[in-house]
Amino acid sequence: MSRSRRKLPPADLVVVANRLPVDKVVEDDGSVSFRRSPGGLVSALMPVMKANEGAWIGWPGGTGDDDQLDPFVDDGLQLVPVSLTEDEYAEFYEGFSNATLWPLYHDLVAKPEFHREWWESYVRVNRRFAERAAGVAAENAVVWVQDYQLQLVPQMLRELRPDLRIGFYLHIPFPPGELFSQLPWRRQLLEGLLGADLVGFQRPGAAQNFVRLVRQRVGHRTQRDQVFMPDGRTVTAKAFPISIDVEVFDTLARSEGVERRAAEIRSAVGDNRTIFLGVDRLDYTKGIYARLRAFSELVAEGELRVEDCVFVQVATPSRERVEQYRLMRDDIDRLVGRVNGDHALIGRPAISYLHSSYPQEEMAALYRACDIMVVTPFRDGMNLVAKEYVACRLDETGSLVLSEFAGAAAELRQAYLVNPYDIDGMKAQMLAAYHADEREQRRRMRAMRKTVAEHDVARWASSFLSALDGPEDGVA
Ligand code: GDG
Repeated sequence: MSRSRRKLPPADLVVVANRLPVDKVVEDDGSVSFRRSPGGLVSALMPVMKANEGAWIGWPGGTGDDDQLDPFVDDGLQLVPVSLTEDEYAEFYEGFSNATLWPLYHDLVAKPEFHREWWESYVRVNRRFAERAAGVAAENAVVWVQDYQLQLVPQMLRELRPDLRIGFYLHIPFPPGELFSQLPWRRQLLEGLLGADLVGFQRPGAAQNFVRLVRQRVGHRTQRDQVFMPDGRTVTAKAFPISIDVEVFDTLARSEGVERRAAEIRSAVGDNRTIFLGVDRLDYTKGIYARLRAFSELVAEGELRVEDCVFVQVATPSRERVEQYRLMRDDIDRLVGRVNGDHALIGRPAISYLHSSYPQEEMAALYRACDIMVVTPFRDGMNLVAKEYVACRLDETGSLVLSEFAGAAAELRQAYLVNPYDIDGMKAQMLAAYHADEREQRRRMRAMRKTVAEHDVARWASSFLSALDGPEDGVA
């Protein structure tokens, strides 16, 4: 990667996210280098960042008390690292972000833990991000803060730099008042977000939850999607459903390597077997256990036969030190072991379970190889996997079984929609997808492909930035 250290110019567009779009790599000799980690957000923002003297502030991964790393330029983008200590990683990231806010914002799928020292760490780390942003933003710059780890940054930043235009985007759901109100620091979080001029959500219902809570808990006057602040500012809360870089997935899926790999996967599982596929971070919100149980009941009841089908479940390791994640992993391990013990044949598992992460090419090959994609979160802000699958179905066949509690269900109406709490309902929809003929598959897939093609991530980024009245140049 091209990297240079120098005094960097003030940035006109600043993205503040928990993670930098690179991973910190410590070599054997102790030297530090960075590897670009691709993602939809980065590719969506790259053109606009480059056209506007952009800077990206985030944690580079790894911990260490010593290294407040210098900003550097990577491939035309200013990267500004914010370091976390070991304790902050445990309290701010694993603790308050992922064991308090994450379950609370996902309908209490797991029980959130409230610890005052985690909150203090969250405040401290948010302040560090806000100070970094205040230090690199040019006069009147646009700053776009991302996600639940940084909800206090808008207010902290506004206090430091009232000249800035500040946007905030929440990638996960925003819960109804009955749930949010459990949080001992509910008012501080609402006030944190109100530092922004525009607060973006995945779904209109989330924006409404936020505005209602602001009215009830903070007491500001509101009207539809607007909050009127005592200092005369107006804060707008609106939905901007996120998407994927469709072209990247389309190109990948068309590549010779992916086509070859998809054929290899098919022949490895048995060419005539129907492949059900799940791809998720190993997270309790994703409903992995329930979907595997639904599938295994269909096998036990003889509705599906292992000679004819297999469930391939990719579960990418995630937040492995958080207790709830460890417990869930054990549950799934046990279920997969039992189902395969009861139903597999030699060389023919009922469930092929892969606890691993893969390059994007392998994901595209899996999307191409499978017949039925099963996405059944109990609650999900959007769910990009569902959209990636659709974007990779070049031949317009294949079916999608999708939870109605994923944000994506609002757009992908032609999926087989399911309530993931209803095992029998899931079984019925998985069977309907299994028995759908090619004509029916095409009817549904064509419509979904059109929707995804028309709403890609570049459009998401430009509609947010134009609503924030920021720079748009360079966004396709
Ligand atoms: C949050 C919200 C919202 C997964 N395993 C591998 C891999 N992935 C990629 C997928 C997809 C992404 O990770 C996961 O995105 P999701 O949207 O499915 O879910 P979250 O991680 O929970 O994301 C979610 C999203 O933010 C964006 O706003 O949609 O609701 O929870 O892109 O492909 N990629 C590779 N190897 C893997 O093993 N290369």
